[in-house]
Amino acid sequence: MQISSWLTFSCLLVASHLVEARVRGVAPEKQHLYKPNSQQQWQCLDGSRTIDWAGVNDDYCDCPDGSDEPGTSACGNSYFYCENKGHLPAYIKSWSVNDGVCDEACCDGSDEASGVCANRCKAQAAVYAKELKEKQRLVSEGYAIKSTWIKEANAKIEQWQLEKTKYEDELILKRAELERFEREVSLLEQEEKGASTSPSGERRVKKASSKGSAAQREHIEKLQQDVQQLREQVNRLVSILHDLKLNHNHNFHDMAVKAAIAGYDEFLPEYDELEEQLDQEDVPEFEEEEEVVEEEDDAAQAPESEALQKAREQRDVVQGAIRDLDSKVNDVNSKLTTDYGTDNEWLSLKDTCVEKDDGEYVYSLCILGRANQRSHKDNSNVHLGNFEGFVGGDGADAYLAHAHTHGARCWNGPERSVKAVFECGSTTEILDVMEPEKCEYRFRMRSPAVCPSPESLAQQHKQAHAGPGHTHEEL
Ligand code: MAN
Repeated sequence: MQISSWLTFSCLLVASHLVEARVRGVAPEKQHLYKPNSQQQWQCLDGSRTIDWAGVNDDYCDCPDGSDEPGTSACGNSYFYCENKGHLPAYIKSWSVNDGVCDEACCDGSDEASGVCANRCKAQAAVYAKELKEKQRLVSEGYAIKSTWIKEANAKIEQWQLEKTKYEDELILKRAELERFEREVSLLEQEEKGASTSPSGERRVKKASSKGSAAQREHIEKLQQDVQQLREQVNRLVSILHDLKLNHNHNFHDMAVKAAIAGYDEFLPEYDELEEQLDQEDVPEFEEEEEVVEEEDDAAQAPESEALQKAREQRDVVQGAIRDLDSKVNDVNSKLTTDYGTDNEWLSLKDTCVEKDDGEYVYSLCILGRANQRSHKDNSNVHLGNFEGFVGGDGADAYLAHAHTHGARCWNGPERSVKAVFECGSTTEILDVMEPEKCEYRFRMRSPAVCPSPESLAQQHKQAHAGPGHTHEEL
């Protein structure tokens, strides 16, 4: 025998040996797990038992995990691998092996005895390729739309963030302004109150009882202590602001710091003046027999100055502006903290409304808003619920279903509610509506907002064929 013929012969021998050694129902990448040991024994894949190699695929279930019967229907919990040459491989539950029925997912007919099922893989592969192409077209069309929505949403969110910062900066300035007006109002009030005592400027005195005098002395001493304590505290604050003014980062545009320094500059001369007055002010000698009595009626009736009225008006205007800004900050905060999807893809669709006429009713749903049911019979409109949250499952899947709850109460039943379940599409629409339980509606919908990227679709497709439990129906 020539060397080349000998080699071909040896290769054929090895190949036929490999073909023979293939265990039925096991994927090529798992064949290595099905080898007997030197004593012709084999361990179940979960390691729980060792059985005779002859027990593998002998139509009797030995292993608790069903791993000894991948090619028969003996174990209810194992999977059978179909190669499906020319199409995509698939796994089916082993209990449907050799049951006389050609399993749809096993287009090569390998789930039944030879000759029972025709090989349908070529035809199935053609249909599958067409469907896959259509799905890929939808996904890339939908994803392109979704991408523009995401861009729009992110621009909107950035705009809100800028608005928020602007309102907050304005608030800091307005609050500083309010403090100034409040101080001005209070100074003017004090001045005008002082000026409205008796024309001579003297205080009226009257004899006091000795009990009243003791109480007054105590009161005055307490006030003096309070004034001293307050002066110390103000001094500490002044020194903190002084340090802030000297040491802050002059290149950093921080409105809060700038407003604090502006307020400090304005306050300092006033405070110096006040300090001087306080230092010069003599503590009046307390006369036990006399009690200072404030003028009452004259002061109450004195008309207010224009300056005080104006200061009050200005203070009120600033208070109004602060209220307005506060509500704007609240509004923008609530928009910023709302969940609009993994990439904010639902934001651009918010309040977009779609309708579906099923002949009896016209159903409508506004994205992240309200759902309704209008009857053709009497044109009555029934509230089916307001958007409550995303209920599609864990992680990104959550956004695949929207719950609308607290609709009009059903007669003798629950409040109406809707679960809208979305699939990828190039338009946002209601495909069909069902009422599986009385007053509980299920909308099947499509929207670009749930389209995966074409890359992740390819990834999903790959995973769908990676192991047991998946069939090629999952495109
Ligand atoms: C209306 C509709 C129906 C619902 C009944 C319950 O007719 O809202 O969908 O089932 O009320 O009484």
